[in-house]
Amino acid sequence: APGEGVVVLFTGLSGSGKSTIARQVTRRLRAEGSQRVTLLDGDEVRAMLSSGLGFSREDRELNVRRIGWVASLVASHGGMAVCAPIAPYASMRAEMRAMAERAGRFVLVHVATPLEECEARDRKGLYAKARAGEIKEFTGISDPYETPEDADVVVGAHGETVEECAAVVVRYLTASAGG
Ligand code: GGZ
Repeated sequence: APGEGVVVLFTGLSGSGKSTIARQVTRRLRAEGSQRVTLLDGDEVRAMLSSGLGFSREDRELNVRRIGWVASLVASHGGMAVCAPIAPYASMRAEMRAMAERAGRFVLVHVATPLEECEARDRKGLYAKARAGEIKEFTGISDPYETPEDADVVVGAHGETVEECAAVVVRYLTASAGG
């Protein structure tokens, strides 16, 4: 329905570009003035909402559940919430979908940048540390990432730029608004 709230979940590996794309999508939607958009930035969430949590399966589940809950609250008041945790398990994404769909619409965006590319970029040097065993339970290296089979949009698998990926997502959200 028009005015219905939306939760947009970007999922993907560390360094896949999901946060950057999410930020870009948020900026573009705000510029269009189409909807109130709340960005739940990953670093901010880890610092404020999920401070003290690590990266065990239990802690990741708690982290993603908290994000899903806040995002659903935003959606329940007609807003759009954009979030970009790794969310590596299908079960946690399904839980977020169920929570979001009680409040409005749920859109799952898979930022499918291949592991090899994320690791080759290694912007923060985390992959090197994970390979050296300095970071344990690192997604894609020593911890699972369950590839989504229910993504509404898949971007980034073929070396597209951030701008191209953002444009695809904005087009999807705009085209399917109220649908
Ligand atoms: C994965 C880790 C880990 C481990 C620290 N595994 O590239 P980044 O740095 O900025 O994004 C990653 C971020 C992942 O946190 P999320 O809250 O998105 O994860 S989850 O949805 O699974 O709860 C990475 C950094 O934290 N990081 N250790 N072991 N990523």
